Amino acid sequence: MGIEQTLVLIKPDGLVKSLTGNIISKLSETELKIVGAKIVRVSRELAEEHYKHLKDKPFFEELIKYICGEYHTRRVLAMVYHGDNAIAKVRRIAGDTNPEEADPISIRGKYGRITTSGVYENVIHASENPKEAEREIKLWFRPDELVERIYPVIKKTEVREVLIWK
Ligand code: DAT
Ligand code: MG
Repeated sequence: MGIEQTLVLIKPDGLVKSLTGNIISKLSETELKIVGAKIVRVSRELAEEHYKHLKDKPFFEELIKYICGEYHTRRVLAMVYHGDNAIAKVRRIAGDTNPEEADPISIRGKYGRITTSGVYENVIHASENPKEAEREIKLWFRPDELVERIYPVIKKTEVREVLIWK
């Protein structure tokens, strides 16, 4: 409780089905602030790190393929929502993990499905608790990609090659 932040991913099925607008509108009911947003091409490495706590589950391989966009498009929309009780507010509007058991007016209830091969295409990810939110936000975003300093930072000098406009 209190001021929190949470990672939201609109998964590849959400993008392919043009649901981003509907999902963001629905999330605006929370009155939380978006403090970061970007389209990400999800590598297998990022997907496996994100879902590492599910590594032993029978559905892990299919879940990784789904989030990497093998069935839809190779991208997700990653966002950080910030504000009072952000984690529970977003989880409630997202709905239960299983889209067929989710409240029909939740995002997953409205737009999710289970494929015939058993993949939960539940269109959205939302962090479960503050510890996971911190781990996930730090995995998906660099500090300078967020408009608020939600976690402490340090300065580091590094030499790396970057692309700039020609
Ligand atoms: P949540 O996304 O609600 O936090 P989770 O962290 O337990 O749920 O699981 C992560 C994702 O894995 C979930 O969004 C969909 C998939 N998943 C979970 N349980 C599953 C199951 N029994 N069969 C197929 N996919 C499942
Ligand atoms: Mg989870």
